[in-house]
Amino acid sequence: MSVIGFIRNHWVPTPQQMNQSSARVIKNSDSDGDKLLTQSELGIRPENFSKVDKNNDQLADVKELNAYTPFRQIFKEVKGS
Ligand SMILES: [Ca+2]
Repeated sequence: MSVIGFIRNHWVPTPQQMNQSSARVIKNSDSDGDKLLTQSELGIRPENFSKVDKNNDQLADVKELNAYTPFRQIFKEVKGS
C-alpha cells in the first residue's frame, strides 16, 4: 500500500482536528468575513460544492465542512486553483 493509501485508510481526524481544519479553511478563504464560504470562496467546482452544502443554502459552514469526508480533496483543489 502506498503512503497516501495508508493515510487515507488509517488517518481519521478527531472532531477537534476537523473543527480546526474547517476553521482554517474558512479563515483563509472567507473574503466577506461572514464565517461561511460560498462556492467561489471555497474555490471548488460546483458539483463538489453541492456535496459540501448539505442544506442547499449555497454556503458552507464549519459543520458542513466537517461532514465532508474527502476533506483533503478540498485542500488539493484549493491549492491547485
Ligand atoms: Ca450550507
